[in-house]
Amino acid sequence: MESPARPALFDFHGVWMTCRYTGNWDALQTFQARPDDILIATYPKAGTTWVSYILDLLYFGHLSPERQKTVPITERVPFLEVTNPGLPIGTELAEKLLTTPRLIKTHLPVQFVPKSFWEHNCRMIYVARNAKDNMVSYFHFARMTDLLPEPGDWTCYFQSFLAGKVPFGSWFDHVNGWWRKRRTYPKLHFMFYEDLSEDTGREIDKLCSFLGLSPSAEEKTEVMSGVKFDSMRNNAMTNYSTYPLMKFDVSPFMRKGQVGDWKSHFTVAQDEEFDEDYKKKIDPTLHLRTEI
Ligand code: PPS
Repeated sequence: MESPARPALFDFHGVWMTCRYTGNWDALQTFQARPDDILIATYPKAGTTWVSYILDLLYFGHLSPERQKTVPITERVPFLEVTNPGLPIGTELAEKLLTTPRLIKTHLPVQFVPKSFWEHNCRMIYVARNAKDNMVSYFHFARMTDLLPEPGDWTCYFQSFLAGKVPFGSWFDHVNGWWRKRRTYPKLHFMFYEDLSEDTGREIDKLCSFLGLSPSAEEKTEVMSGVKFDSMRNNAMTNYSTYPLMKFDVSPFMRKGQVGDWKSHFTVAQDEEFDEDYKKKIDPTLHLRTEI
């Protein structure tokens, strides 16, 4: 597929967005959620695919081996707001999903989530990743796909990210917004990439308790093995190798999967500037770990 021109950023109700995520806005805002839908929400590059695949295996790992080999994660867990050129529209993919529950992915800031998800009191899972690693991962992703605006070099991207001038806006607003929502919306399970990396089994147990699932020990072992970084990197259904418009020679989708990779990117001066800004912007009750 021919690569489209990189989209421009624009201010969309106070959040920097591109037409790839706003192009279907009316249908998105009137999307009809079902009470048993599960919404997986994250800031981009915070572990969406990891948690999506955990949920997919927990619910549907027993379905046909054919499905496991032939249906990519992007079709099992549609990206609700996406409208990429030449590819299925997110809302339409979600409407056509045959699984129950439907697992749906979004990067929307909390204030943009279609209202029927709230009206139906749907379960939601938010994954947060520490801002430094999140920034590094987003930078490499922007380099490898023309679906995102040109990131510039690392120095330039560092400033854009701090200013929130990247698609889906400020990391701080996103994470703070979802974190605060959890105080008034009990059906929101908030989790951290770093916790998942530290102890995947423990985090799967917490997820199961939130979802009311009781996998057997054998099923849990299978999920744990399937969602390891190397397993997902080597699995064509989860490594995005079937998704067009990605330049894997520039950077793989499943890149490093580490906590603390930011240390190989941040200069000492950037680290100081970042920490100063972070203190001012982060919700003081929210604690993210930049190393484990
Ligand atoms: S996207 O495009 O927003 O949906 O990307 P997302 O899936 O949120 O984030 C991609 C990063 O998550 C890492 N990842 C994992 N890390 C550890 N273990 C597993 N199983 C795993 N699966 C995905 C992926 O490698 C990207 O992070 P980086 O730091 O770039 O490697």
